[in-house]
Amino acid sequence: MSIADSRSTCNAARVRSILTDANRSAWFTAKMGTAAAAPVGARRKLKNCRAVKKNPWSQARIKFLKTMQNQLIEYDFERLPLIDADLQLWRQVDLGRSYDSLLRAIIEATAWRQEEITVYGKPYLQPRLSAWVGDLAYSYSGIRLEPLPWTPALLHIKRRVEALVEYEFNSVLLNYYRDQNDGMGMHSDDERELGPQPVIASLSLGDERRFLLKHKSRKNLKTVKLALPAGSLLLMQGDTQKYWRHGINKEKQACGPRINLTFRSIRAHRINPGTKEG
Ligand SMILES: O=C(O)CCC(=O)C(=O)O
Ligand SMILES: [Mn+2]
Repeated sequence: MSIADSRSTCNAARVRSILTDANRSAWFTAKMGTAAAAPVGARRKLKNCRAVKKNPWSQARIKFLKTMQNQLIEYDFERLPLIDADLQLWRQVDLGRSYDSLLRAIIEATAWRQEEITVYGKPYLQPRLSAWVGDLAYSYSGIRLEPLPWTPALLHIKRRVEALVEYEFNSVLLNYYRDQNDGMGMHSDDERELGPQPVIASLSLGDERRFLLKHKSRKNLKTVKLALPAGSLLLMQGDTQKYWRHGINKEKQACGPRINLTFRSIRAHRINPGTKEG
């Protein structure tokens, strides 16, 4: 049953009347059908609507409406209308703790590294610090990252993010942009360990920075600029990595620290798959 189907059973007007201004827009988003794409869990919750007693103001019904109200806040994401991409943006997610305290906890508890990369044969230090947390090692741009253990703050955020996007992750790449002179070049996250259509959930803390997206082959498309403030969650999936590059430019204006966590699910792979010696 879709949200639209359940609307009459739920009596939308009554639901709206008990929603506060802050989450009315979330209800509206759901009601307008974008929730056709809402996670299965949301639809299952709404299905329970049928089980609610006939009396519109019975305790059971009020309890249900309150639960739904809380749920709807979490579905307040937008699908970004980019061709050849599947992007969802939550502008502000509830992490159950202040963004600042999480930012500080992560900065302090992480063994940051500044990795060296080789560009056209010349070695450079990456203009940011990074760390890799999970069970398996990860390689990109000729760098091999050995995994660090999960910390309480990272596990806490991982669980929140997983509940929102309804996907499980086994690792996270942490990037620490210390100030305006740190950034990340345009790239796609298309390593073999991520699979053909990777699901990557990118959570930002600290100062807002601009996330750039550029289509790989449609040169007539302008670069998309997306502000990623503290608490925003960007979900990249489907063909996004196949057709688009993304990155974070250095800024001219002064910026404070920012951390970005990209939750990923990587799998082990055989070295030289499919090749048989002798
Ligand atoms: O900092 C960001 O928002 C982007 C991070 C990113 O693209 C990555 O870790 O691969
Ligand atoms: Mn990336």
